[in-house]
Amino acid sequence: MNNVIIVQQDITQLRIEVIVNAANSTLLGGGGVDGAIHRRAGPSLLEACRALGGCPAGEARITPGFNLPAKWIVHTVGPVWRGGTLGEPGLLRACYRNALQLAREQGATSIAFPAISTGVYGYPKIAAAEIALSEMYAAWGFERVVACCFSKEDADIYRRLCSGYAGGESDNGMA
Ligand code: AR6
Repeated sequence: MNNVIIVQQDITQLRIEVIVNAANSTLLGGGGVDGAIHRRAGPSLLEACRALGGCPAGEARITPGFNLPAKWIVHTVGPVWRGGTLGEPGLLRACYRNALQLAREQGATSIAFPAISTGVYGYPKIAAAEIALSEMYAAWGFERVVACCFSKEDADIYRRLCSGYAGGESDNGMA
């Protein structure tokens, strides 16, 4: 089982090989973490995203990090929460799995995730964190898997849930 690190930070500032973006299916930018990533990465990111031609919910695409400290950005499209009976949990799980798979194919050994779908897309935070953590703990081939929470509320949810995993959260002094 993997070690998962929880930090409360702006994901665009992390010095890590891959950061994950919670994008929309156009991949052409938006608000929230997507907006922050595009602002910090610079206009070349929009050009690279345009060339990808969009991405359906649950899937992932990769671009360079451009002006970010991260080398790569994996863009994934979370489900919009519509009550939970329209396949949202499976789609959210697929986001984490597909992002991890793309990062692995790139040879990366460190990756950071925001809390996909829990902002504008309205996925309930605790239910989303349960899925996120189960996939992060199950990930193989990584030295560092980081849950990057923006708010203290999110970090508290992740920390509470983490104590349910063997060994709990690891501390490598990143935060
Ligand atoms: N670093 C880390 N996490 C952040 C940051 C940041 N700089 N900024 C926000 N978050 P959201 P979604 C957290 O709304 O729900 C966009 O417009 C935020 O607190 O960014 O998947 C896209 O273009 C929340 O916990 O993504 C889509 O249209 C989490 O990131 C839509 O929003 C996700 O919130 C996607 O919605």
